[in-house]
Amino acid sequence: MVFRKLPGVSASGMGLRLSQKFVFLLFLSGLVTLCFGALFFLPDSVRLKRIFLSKTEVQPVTVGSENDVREHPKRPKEQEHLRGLTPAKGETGTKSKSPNREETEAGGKAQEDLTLPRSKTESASQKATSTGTSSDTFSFKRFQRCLLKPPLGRDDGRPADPQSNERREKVKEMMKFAWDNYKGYAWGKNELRPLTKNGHIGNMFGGLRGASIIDSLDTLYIMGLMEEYNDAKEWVKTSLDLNSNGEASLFEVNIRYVGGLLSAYYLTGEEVFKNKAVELGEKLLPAFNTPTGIPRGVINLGSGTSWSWGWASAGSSILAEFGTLHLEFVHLTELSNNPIYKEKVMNIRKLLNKIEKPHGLYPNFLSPVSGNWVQHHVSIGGLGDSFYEYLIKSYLMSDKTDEDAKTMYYSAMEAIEANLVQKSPGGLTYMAEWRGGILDHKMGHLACFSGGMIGIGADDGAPEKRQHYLDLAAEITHTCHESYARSTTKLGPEAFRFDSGAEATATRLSDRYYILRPEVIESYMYMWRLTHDPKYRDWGWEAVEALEQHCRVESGFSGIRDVYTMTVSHDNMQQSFFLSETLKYLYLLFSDDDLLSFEDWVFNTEAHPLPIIRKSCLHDEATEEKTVSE
Ligand code: DMJ
Repeated sequence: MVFRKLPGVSASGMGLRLSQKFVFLLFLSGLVTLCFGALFFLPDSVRLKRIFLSKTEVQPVTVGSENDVREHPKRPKEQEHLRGLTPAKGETGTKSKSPNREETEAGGKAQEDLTLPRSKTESASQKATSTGTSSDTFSFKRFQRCLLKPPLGRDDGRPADPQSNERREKVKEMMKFAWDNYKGYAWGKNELRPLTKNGHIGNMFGGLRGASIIDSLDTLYIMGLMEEYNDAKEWVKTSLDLNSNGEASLFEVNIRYVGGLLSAYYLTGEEVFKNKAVELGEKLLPAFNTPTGIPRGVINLGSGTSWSWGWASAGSSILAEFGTLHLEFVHLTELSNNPIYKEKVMNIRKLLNKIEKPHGLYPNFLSPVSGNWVQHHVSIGGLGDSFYEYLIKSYLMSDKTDEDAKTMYYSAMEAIEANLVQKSPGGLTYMAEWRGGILDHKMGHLACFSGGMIGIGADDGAPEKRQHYLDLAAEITHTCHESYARSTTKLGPEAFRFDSGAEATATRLSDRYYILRPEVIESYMYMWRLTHDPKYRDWGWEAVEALEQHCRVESGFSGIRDVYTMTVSHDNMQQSFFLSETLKYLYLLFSDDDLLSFEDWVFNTEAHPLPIIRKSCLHDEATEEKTVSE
């Protein structure tokens, strides 16, 4: 560096003054750094951190507007590399009578140190969480204070009338039976094979194990099966290994594992569930590395490589798969304080909102490369179903602030009504499938969830359509009940038709099976809560009796190959969704409405309850102060 000589000052004198100034400045800056740093070691540094750290770094995302992504202009540096650019490697207020549950809740209370453990191997998402200030870290206590009701209701949801209580106890016994057999013969595997009395692993979860355990956590907990719940929790702590290296369905891992872990956390406050959910969520991110950000259906959880299902036309992604991530991913952002999860699903939302839709309908196949529809096949059943479900549930879960989700849901409903909803000659209302304008008069068992969906969406529709939606929901649920009532076993087929004289019956041999699916019972549960018409509880009880008669075997429950024959042939599989959904919906059907009240909870598509996010309460200083002072 060259110094120009100042007039009247000798070179050595100038050098002396400069070095004095330099030393003084150095001293001054050291002092400032020390003072600033000291603030962070003061006992009440939390508030000071809040003042000094930039708001933009930690600002929570507001659910629902297109601007969500733009609300994070200054993302913390360490989170930048998580923007999908690098592949991933790798009390509740309830006063429970059950002593074991109280123990668990006390355990939850002990989690009040909100700093996540740091280890040498701490993941980037954990780092993002642990480096946030405590006001930005998710507080389970604060969350509990934002619930309107105790999650388990006044008396664990015990119904006043004896018959319902007896029925509820029966469902609990079924759960215990299914669980005990899984535990005895298939512990740690994904599903129980009840005839051969062994476990099944399959290839849906990319080498992850224990699908039935993760899917059962919340069901066991709400039923008060605490010994079983504690075994499940222990397994998650000691044996749930997320470092698998297989090919997983992004959708299935999300709805069962991420959804199951999230619910378990929100019900119990056990940090292990939250940490595992976030860790797993991070492993799913590379699936979004496509030109459009629409994820591919299959991902290798180890390498992060992803691809489309071989059977999906022209390398396309499936609407019901990439459209069924929203609820879980929004919660991953809530819990980790990492915006990336929400950004990913908001991007999907934006693309779907913008793209031209044939007759306002959403086809089932979309190219993750071009962002265009690949085929014009539309269905409210398989391949499409839970996309619509997640629109209305996103709106409800956002405390009714997610206006885009609301608009998209009701516009989709208009298009569905105009193009797919049909009345059979016998007067049954059903949802047909649409193939480029041609109707296929078939309804899948999967499509029977739509009775419940239309029911929960009725209240927020246009005032003149509310009753209409409730009526439509009741009609669809009635049709689905007919598909059960018209079979020999009183269980419904995989798909039923309304052509060639058929009315809610399967006409093809290949459509006659029942694999313990929940959708019809799910709609009974929603319709019961919305109308309190006793027929829904009666229909649920019919299903219990049929399950007991035809699906219960010596060592668990099994699907059956033909619902139209009394001498049933079993498929030797106790699906994990039987424990997660079918039995949970039955239990809720016979419980009081305040067990997992709709005022506080929405259910993901695998029946895992996720809380409504009340931003204003969760981020209200008063809620926090109250929490801190107690
Ligand atoms: C479950 O895994 C979920 O309900 C999913 O949305 C559809 N299929 C099964 C149950 O039938």
